[in-house]
Amino acid sequence: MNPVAIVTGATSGIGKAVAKSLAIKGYNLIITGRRTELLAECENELKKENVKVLSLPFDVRIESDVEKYLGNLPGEWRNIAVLVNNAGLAVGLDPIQNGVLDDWERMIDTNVKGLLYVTRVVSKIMIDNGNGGHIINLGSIAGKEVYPDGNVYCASKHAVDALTKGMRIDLLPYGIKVSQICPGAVETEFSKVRFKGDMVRADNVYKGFVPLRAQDIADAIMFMINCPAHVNINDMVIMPVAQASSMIFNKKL
Ligand code: NDP
Ligand code: 8X3
Repeated sequence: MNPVAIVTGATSGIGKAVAKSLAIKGYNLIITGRRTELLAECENELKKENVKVLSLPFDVRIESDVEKYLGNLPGEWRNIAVLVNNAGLAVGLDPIQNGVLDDWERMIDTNVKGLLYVTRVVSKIMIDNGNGGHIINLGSIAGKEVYPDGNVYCASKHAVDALTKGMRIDLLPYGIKVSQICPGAVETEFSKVRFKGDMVRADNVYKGFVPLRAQDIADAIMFMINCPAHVNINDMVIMPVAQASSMIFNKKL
């Protein structure tokens, strides 16, 4: 029986690239996301690698849906070896005094609470299976540093940093590996979402330097997954060569 990997937020960007890399390695895939058409496209693409794919179109913010879809997986899909907690987003970039409450709720509900809901259900399945497992959380350079107007997004990724450490301790007795990957600027739909569809602002983020590609992060995650059984990569910070910190870039504009 092929091992199963779950990737949340596989409809674009990093999640989509990770799902493809896992399929190439022979994992059967459970993929999630809210945009059902993109999820179906992703499923078709992954099936070209001759693996089984289960598409689950839920919003990680809705705990009852997380439980409904992941808590009732059919038998063969419970053989979960890998969970990539990737679904996440930044919404807005405003100083704290002008913060948009709905933006704050979306970031905290997705990046922190959604990740928790998914992990709670999946870690129980891993424990029941008794075969260990590997959970990889998408943190960010924003979970290591704070930058102007990044307040709540940075806080949500600092929470991921802390939760990764907490999960590693709690899941230690069960041989479940817990890792975090913290990228700098990766060119995906991230900035389009952050700037609410303003493509001029979004494209500007990646001008004048070579950003990371989603596949760069997928390759790093595959390195984590392919380590020997006794090795865990706790944390990996990965940046474009032209980016030294959240705010310091070597841009040639
Ligand atoms: P994208 O916007 O390209 O992808 C985000 C994915 O998350 C989509 O598949 C989206 O699916 C999914 N998602 C968002 N909200 C929800 C939700 N409520 N329920 C279910 N799925 C959701 O961005 P990236 O690929 O760049 O981002 C992936 C992760 O990487 C995020 O956690 C992000 O914070 C992190 N990251 C990104 C960096 C970057 O520079 N791009 C740098 C550091 C970290 P759908 O919309 O279909 O639901
Ligand atoms: C995404 C990278 O620097 O825009 O997490 O916060 S950053």
